[in-house]
Amino acid sequence: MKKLIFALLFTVGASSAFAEVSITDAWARATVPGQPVGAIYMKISSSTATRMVSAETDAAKQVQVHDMHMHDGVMRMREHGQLDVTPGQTVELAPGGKHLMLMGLTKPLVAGESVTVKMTFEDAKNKKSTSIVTVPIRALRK
Ligand SMILES: [Cu+2]
Repeated sequence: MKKLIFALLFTVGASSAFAEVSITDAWARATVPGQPVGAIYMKISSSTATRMVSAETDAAKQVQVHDMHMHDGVMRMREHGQLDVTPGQTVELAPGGKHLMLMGLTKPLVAGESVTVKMTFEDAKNKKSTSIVTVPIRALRK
């Protein structure tokens, strides 16, 4: 399994001057006490080609990009690495598909509360921008 490399350097202010990346419909699924992981879903679009290179949150030790896939009739997920965003296309993170996986939750995700995720994007010219996303937590659906 590949390890996500977390970029520690951010170009402060780059994202606010040129709001290229748009993130909508973000939500996280509530977890039960003791559950070690959680999932976040959202839609991402961008006016220029970009790539999400890292994400972090206070709510978990690590954030990974995962993808669900069927293997021998069993739904599994695997680490997807980076997320490419192509202009004119919306990258949809949704149940049953790609998602941001919160690895090592620091506390349960409670419906009605929210988590804040800092996502770092890098464009073709290696220019980084940061999006701070407030993600509301929704109840578990049976
Ligand atoms: Cu996952």
